[in-house]
Amino acid sequence: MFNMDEILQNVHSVGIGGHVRPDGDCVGSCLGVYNYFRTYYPNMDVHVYLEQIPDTFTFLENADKIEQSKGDEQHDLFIALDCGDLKRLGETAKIFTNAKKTACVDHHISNESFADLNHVIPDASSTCELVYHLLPKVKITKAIAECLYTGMVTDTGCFQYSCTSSETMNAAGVLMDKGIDYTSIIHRVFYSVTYVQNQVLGYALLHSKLWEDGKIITTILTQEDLKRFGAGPHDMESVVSSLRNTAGVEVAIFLHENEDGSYKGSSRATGDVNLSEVAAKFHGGGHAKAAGFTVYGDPEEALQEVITEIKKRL
Ligand SMILES: [Mn+2]
Repeated sequence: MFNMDEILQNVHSVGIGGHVRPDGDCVGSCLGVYNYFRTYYPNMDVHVYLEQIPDTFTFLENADKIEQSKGDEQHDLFIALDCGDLKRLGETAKIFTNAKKTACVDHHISNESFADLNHVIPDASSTCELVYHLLPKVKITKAIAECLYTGMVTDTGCFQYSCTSSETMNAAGVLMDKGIDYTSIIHRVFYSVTYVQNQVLGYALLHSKLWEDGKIITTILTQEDLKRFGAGPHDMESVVSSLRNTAGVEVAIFLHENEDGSYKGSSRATGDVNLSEVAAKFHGGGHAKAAGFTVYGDPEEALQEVITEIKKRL
């Protein structure tokens, strides 16, 4: 374990980045660290690189400072957050490779410690919870607290998933005491959806199928479906968890078509099936109860292969 002050020795420029298709934990941890450096090291050259973030998170301080990587940026230090491997950094992977020194803070079980300095705790609720412990509590400002709380809310499903520990709640408590409007953050992050998102969810639920006596539920959305609703990748985030809420279901699988014709898979488990193992067989990874992967070719056939792997573990 390192802390965010000591890793800055002999460092004049820092790059910060997280995984492609950034979620609340990714954006929250990246902006939390960015705002920390901005506040306490005003003369340092700090950049945060992410793909376009969902509108939900644009309220976070300095969200407008997020840059898209050009790929040729040079930094003394690059910090990868909430990212299980180099590939998941997307375009930003080049900046990581270019950096003189690298650090990684993450909670994905598939993380193989790919940086020079690694703080990887798979049991942690979120990268934001880990970042919280790497910052001196007294130096966490309200703006930083908002970022970290947002990430915790996102990855714990509002403090309900089993990854939520008493430590998570203690950390959240300290962040609440920084004066953040936690009610509004929870509403924005967890409950508020757009009309398009609701329509996509309705369509996905209506076209879902049950397998194995209702233990597995699946749904597939094609590019044609998404275009009909004018939906983008960020409009489907609640689909897989809503599928999983179905009584009797142990595993939920959601496939949606990417622009290149491949299918992005999201999976969630309520039972003992280790989805991280299943995802690893399909170019993916993640956590035991929540994992992502990619399949190619006919989606119905690909889905059967995924179901076969799940059946082995039911
Ligand atoms: Mn995360």
